[in-house]
Amino acid sequence: MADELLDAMANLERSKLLENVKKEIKKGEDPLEIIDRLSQGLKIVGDLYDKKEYFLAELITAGEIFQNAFQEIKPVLEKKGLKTQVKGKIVIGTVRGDLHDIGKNIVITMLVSSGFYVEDLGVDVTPERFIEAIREVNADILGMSALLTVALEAAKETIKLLEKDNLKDKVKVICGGAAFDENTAKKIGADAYAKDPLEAVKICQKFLE
Ligand code: B1M
Repeated sequence: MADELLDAMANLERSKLLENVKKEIKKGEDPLEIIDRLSQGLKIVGDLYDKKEYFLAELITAGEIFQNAFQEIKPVLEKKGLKTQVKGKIVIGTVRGDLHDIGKNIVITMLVSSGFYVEDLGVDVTPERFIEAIREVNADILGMSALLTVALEAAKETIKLLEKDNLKDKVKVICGGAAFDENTAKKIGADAYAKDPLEAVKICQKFLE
């Protein structure tokens, strides 16, 4: 069956998309399910960009439209948080050289509504800035997001710096975003990889048990 939500995202139809998102929310659809369908639409946008049927302008528009839709979803997602007894501090950011932050921001919304303190460093975060922030807030967990394959090197460097500064045993590292999978995360020395926000919250809760 055709998915109007996914199609509207892939075809960059802003008003149709917002209308459908509102409809789904009203119907009581799971906010994470809506995000997943929109992400699949964004994946199609990425594929069309690869095939040179879409260009940078369309990639930018797609990002903006998703953010508009997320504003509708955010309050519902905030209510969904998995309330946790353990309050942990997380420093999170998109690694150096990478400006993608849509997925990271969804993960943050979910972490905050689950009771974590989150220090968001934004995008293009250097290894040095990550370490500085970990010390500033005395963080328990470091979260790194990356979508560009070339940005993996920066994530690896960050973990190396964490080791060099004797923080690796104190701070658990979780990675996510399309540049990672279980293997790459393990290879660079991360403690965990999360494929989506729900998994990210569950892993962070486990880290603190
Ligand atoms: Co970019 N881009 N982009 N882009 N972009 C990709 C990633 C790409 C796969 C598209 C493609 O070619 N098929 C490709 C990367 C190829 C590669 O390296 N393998 C690409 C490229 C090439 C580029 C540029 C180089 C294009 C150019 O300039 N010529 C450029 C790079 C800029 C830079 O970063 N230095 C660029 C720019 C952009 C925009 C700025 C226009 C825009 C981003 C806007 C923004 O983020 N504010 C953009 C977009 C929108 C995309 C696609 C279409 C969508 C990404 C997205 O937001 N997905 C993307 C195509 C794709 O992903 N297939 C693409 C939805 C989001 C909800 O999913 O981020 O995966 P995601 O997050 C998920 C999970 O991964 C997880 O939870 C989220 C929710 O489920 N997760 C975590 C994410 N972070 C986590 C952290 C965790 C745990 C889980 O713990 C810490």
